[in-house]
This record gives sequence, C-alpha cells and structure tokens, in this order.
Amino acid sequence: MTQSGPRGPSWQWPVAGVVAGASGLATSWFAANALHVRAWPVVAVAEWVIRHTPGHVAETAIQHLGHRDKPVLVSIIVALLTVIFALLGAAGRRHWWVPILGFLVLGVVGGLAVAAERAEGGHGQIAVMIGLLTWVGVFGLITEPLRYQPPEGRRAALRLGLVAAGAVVVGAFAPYVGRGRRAVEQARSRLRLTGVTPPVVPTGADLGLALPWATPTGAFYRIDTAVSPPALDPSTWRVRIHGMVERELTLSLDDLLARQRTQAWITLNCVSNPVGGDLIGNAWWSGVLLRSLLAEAGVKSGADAVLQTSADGWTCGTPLSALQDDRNAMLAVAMNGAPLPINHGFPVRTIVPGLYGYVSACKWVVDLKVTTMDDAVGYWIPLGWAVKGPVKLASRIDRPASGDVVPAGTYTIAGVAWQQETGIASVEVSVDGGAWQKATLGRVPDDETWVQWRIDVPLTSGAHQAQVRAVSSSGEVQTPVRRDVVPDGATGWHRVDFEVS
Ligand SMILES: Nc1nc2c(c(=O)[nH]1)N[C@H]1C(S)=C(S)[C@@H](COP(=O)(O)O)O[C@H]1N2
Ligand SMILES: [Mo]
Repeated sequence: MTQSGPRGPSWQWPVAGVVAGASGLATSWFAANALHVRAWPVVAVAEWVIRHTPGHVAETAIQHLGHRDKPVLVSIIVALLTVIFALLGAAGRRHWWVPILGFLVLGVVGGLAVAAERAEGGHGQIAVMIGLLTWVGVFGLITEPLRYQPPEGRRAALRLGLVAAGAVVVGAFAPYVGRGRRAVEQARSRLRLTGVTPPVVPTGADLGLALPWATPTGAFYRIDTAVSPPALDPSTWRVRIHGMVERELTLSLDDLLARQRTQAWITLNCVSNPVGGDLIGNAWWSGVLLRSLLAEAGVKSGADAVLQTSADGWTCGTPLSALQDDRNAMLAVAMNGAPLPINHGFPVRTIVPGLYGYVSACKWVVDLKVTTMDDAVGYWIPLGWAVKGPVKLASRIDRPASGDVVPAGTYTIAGVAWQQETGIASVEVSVDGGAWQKATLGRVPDDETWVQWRIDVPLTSGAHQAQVRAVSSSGEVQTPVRRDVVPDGATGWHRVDFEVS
C-alpha cells in the first residue's frame, strides 16, 4: 500500500486511536486481574505521581478529595490518555509510525512505574506488554481498511465498532476473572473459624429508631488505597512480627487460630469522616489480642511504635501503648461472626479501638515491625495527615435528616455519639438554638463502641433546626469549633434543618 497523502475519513483516525488505546488499557487491566498483580500500569503511574507530588500540592488535593485521591487521579490519567490516544490516532493518518512510537513511549512509562512499585514481582510487566501489543495490533487492524485506495470507510467503521465493544466487554469482565480473587473467595467460604461466635446485640444498645447499632457487614464503610484489593490465599498468608523484639515471630492463620481468641464490639471510624458523615461503623470483631502476641515476641525497651504493612504495600504507624494497654487491640480474623470480607482485609487485619483507621486498622496485614515513632511513618503522614490519630469526641443526628418533613407534635430526635476508649457520659440536644437538653442514652457493653441516643421534643409547624453535642466520660464537652478533616479529624456540632408540617 504505497501511496502518498492523507488516507480515509479524517474523523476515523483519532477514533481509531482512542479505540485502540482503550482496548490496550482493557487487556492490560484484564491481564493484571488474571495474573493477580495489583499494579495495573495506570494505577502504578497514579501511585508514582502520588509518591512524587510535593507535600503542599498533595495536601490541597486531599483536602478536596479526602482519602479518595487515587480513584480521582486514575480517572484524570485515563482522561489524559484518551486525549493522547486521539492525537496519536490523528497523526497516524499521515505518518504510520507516530502512533506506534507514541504507544511505545507510553508502554515504557507504564513499565517503569510498575517496576517502581514495591511488593510486585515481574508479573506486572506482562500486563504492560499485553497492553502494548494490543495498542499496536488493534490500531493496525482497525486502520487497515483506511489504508486502501480508495479507503473502505464502512469496513473501518465496522471494525472500530466491534473492537470498541470487545474492549468494553474485556474491561467489564476483568475484575471477575481474577483467578486469585475467585480462588480466595472459595477458600474464604470454606474457612471454618472455631471460637468465632455470631454477633448478639447487647440488650438496650439499639434504640431501634435510626440506623442499627450493629452495622451490617454489607453496609460497613470501606476506605483504602487499593484499586483492586489484594486477594490473599489464607493457607499461605503469614504475618511477621519483628524489629525491636527478643524473638521474631512468623505466624500462619492456623498459628493465630491456635491462640486464645478475643471477641468484642468495636466501632471503627475514618479520620476523613466529616461532621455528620457516615465513614463509621460498629461491628463484632474476633481475633487475637496484639498485647499477647507482642508479649510472646518480647518487646525491647526503647520501642514505642509498630509499623504495620499490608500485602499491597500500604503502611501505618501505631503507638505501641495502644497495642499493649488493656483495650481490645487485635489481629482480627472475623467481622460479625464470619471471616473478614476480602474488601475488609481478608484473611487478617488489625483493629485498635480509639484510633482512627489510617493509623491503626491495617487490612491484609502481613508485617508488624516493632520500632520507634520516627521510623513508623505510615502512608498518609507525608501527605499531610497527623502522625497520631486518636479518635475525637463526636456526635451525629440520624433522625430527622436535613430536609425531612415531620408531623407536628412530639417527635423523637435520635442519633449516635462516640469517643472510643474514653466513652460518652451524656449527649445534649438544642432545638432552634434553645437550651441544651439531655438525651437518653442506649446501653453499651464498654467504651469501645458508639452510643445511641434519643430525645422527645414538642414541635410546632414551620422550619426547625437541631444541634447535638456530646460530653465524654473524661468531662470534655464537644467543641463547636468547625475544623476540617485534615490533618487529624473534623470537629464541630452536627446540625440538621427540617420542616414540621
Ligand atoms: N491495607 C490498607 N489498610 C487500610 C487502609 C488502606 O488504604 N490500605 N485504609 C485505612 C483507613 S484510612 C481506614 S478508615 C480503615 C477502613 O477500614 P474498612 O474499609 O474496613 O472500613 O482501613 C484502614 N486500613
Ligand atoms: Mo480512614
């Protein structure tokens, strides 16, 4: 096909570039899932960007995006790539080699980012290669009819359509082919955890008015940086306890299950939870106390922190004191009486009452290094979050919600309050800026969970507002000062505005 001058309808070339590009992204995404490597090249690039973003830029971004910075960044990269693909495709109309060179350069960038990933073997490069081959192959295939003299525009359009549909199907099915994930789901459903009992809600804890006191697993919030969560085989999972210890321990799941079990209701919340937000949940956790595992390993003097690492390379630094005092800090194997769901850290995660998740609740935990606070710098710290993350005193109105219309007469306002490890002494509600009135509290087993509260108030028709504040068992009154979630958790009173008919 020697010829000169532009070929084919001009609009088909950029479209061919985008379709070929999307196909390559889809096959590499598929390959990454099937090979059970976490670092899809686009994710690897996103993580590289996050690691190399100057602190203040990252801070501003996270202030706006909270802990969801990575999905947003991945979307931005995919959008940028789409533009590049279109440009490359358009350039291919005159110079066949430009898109090939462009795809090669993008492939090298992806390959380098994958190589820079911690905790990834050479498998990641296979996904890059498959994506690159798809780009070049698909671009050649769908532009081939355009190279004829005269161009066969209709045949080209047909190929475009078929390939685009194929790419969508491949991309959509990718998360399900993960041979790793499927096998692990099966292993998870076969797992029988002795000594794990189903949750029984303590009498008087659930006032039955708003959200349940015990959060169902399916409704439990999920926060992590994993675009595809690690699928770990429970039979090969190990956790290593090392660093400043007398005896290094490497424990399998069976080793862990052979030890004494502890079970507790514990409320977990995220430092990114805004006032009135729902990044909080209460579950029945079963596992092994960390203080007994640390005692077994023998912590050396001078240590004051544990650097926890998950199978996907995420890290957090936890003060040793929180893992050694009398709270139920544990390596958890079960949530609400069943093995942990993959998304919540299967097969083993850490749960530490009283600390926000970002400094304590390591999912898919594989490594616990006993060390000092200077050394235990976790994932979120260089991105502008505080080194220590004790849970702040907080409360929320769940009933009514802002915008609700409720009937006139006596109405029950209800919600939750929490400060795990410290406990809630009382909760007060103010309607329309009036005096603070004491609410009735639900009963709780101990200080490690949230507390439900309720109060009956007379309401006349019109617009109303209600505010809530909690008083902790140590006498602290919840501050009205509004602070954002960065760097160590939001403060301020939750307020709802509603209508009485
Ligand atoms: N491996 C890993 N563990 C992690 C995180 C993460 O990004 N990766 N996020 C932490 C944060 S910020 C919170 S709030 C909790 C959330 O746990 P959940 O998703 O089970 O609710 O997990 C923590 N553990
Ligand atoms: Mo979090």
